[in-house]
Amino acid sequence: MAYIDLRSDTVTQPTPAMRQAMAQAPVGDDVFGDDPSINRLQDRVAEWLGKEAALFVPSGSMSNQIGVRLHCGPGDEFICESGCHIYNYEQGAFAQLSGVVARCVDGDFGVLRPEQIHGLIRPFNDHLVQTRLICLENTHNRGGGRIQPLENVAAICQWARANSLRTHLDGARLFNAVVATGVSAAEWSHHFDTVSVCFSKGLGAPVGSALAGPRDLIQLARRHRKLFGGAMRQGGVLAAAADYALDHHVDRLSEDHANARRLADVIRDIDGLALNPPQVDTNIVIFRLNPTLGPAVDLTTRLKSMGVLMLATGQDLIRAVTHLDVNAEQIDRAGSILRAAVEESRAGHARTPPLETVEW
Ligand code: TLP
Repeated sequence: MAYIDLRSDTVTQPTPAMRQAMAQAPVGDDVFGDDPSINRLQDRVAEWLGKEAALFVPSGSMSNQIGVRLHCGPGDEFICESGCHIYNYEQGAFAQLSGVVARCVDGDFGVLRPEQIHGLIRPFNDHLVQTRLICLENTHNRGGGRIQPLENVAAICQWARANSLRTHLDGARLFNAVVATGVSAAEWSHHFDTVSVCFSKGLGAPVGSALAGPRDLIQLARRHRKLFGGAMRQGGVLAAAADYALDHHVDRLSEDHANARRLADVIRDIDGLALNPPQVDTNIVIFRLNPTLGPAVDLTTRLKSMGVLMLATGQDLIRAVTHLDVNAEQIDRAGSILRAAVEESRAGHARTPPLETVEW
């Protein structure tokens, strides 16, 4: 069955034109710094983000973990929002790889208010870890693609700087925020010491992320990338896809946002579903199920049998993400199927496949 796959914006296929760009990319051994396509991408990303330098890495997780390691060592702590990807979905790599602990603060769908973090810096004391870093995520995945208010970002980072803390942005979906707000990537980024961006989410490249920051830190990041096993050789074929995406797939993110709102309009209208958060800022739609409809995985299983893939991200939460490979017509179809699936659940129709727990 050809599914309408809304599990993530990571599921996109490289377009024929992107594959063409990959096939034609000049390459070299990047461990020697010899890959022209990677070097070009790194320079472009640094420029886009208004930073001195950038480093191409295989994944957003690695980019974040290198970022954490640049700013923190064993026995250090970073402050982050409780639902963020670095804390929840990277296997606690900051602890496993770098001996760092996290201090989580509950946000409002991923958004922290500056005053929530005031007073959280640990005093210098033999008993205590040392607070070194604040990490923010924009857009916020678990917050339903929520855009951080720019004034919060500015105030939090200003406060961090005044208190000698470093700042890192998980900008896996920063370009979604750029397109939705009209605020440039450089404007979002200049508040942070380091910024991670992903090419394999909404931008539709098959692989790759980049970490940008001051030249000396990015030099050090190169060492950490090698340590984490992320130094690639002729990775230019991948960088070329990212480069292509920067040229051709940024502005079109507005289509994904329009499609997400289109789907949200249907969900708003289905009895027993509630958008969570109620507004859709970008390309992620998260909704809560009324308990009478059964667990979220039951509904995603039913949806799958009807040709639509979504993710159960909690007992009663489902996530749908729009992307390059779904158009408005498919979104309409997905909406109708969702409506029908909910009606079947309400009617208590038997579901065939076995129950799992939360999928993600
Ligand atoms: N998010 C993926 C999964 O890991 C859950 C998804 O489908 O949304 N930061 C943020 C905000 C992310 O959403 C992700 C991936 C990452 C970092 C990690 O990127 P990768 O998957 O490249 O390691």
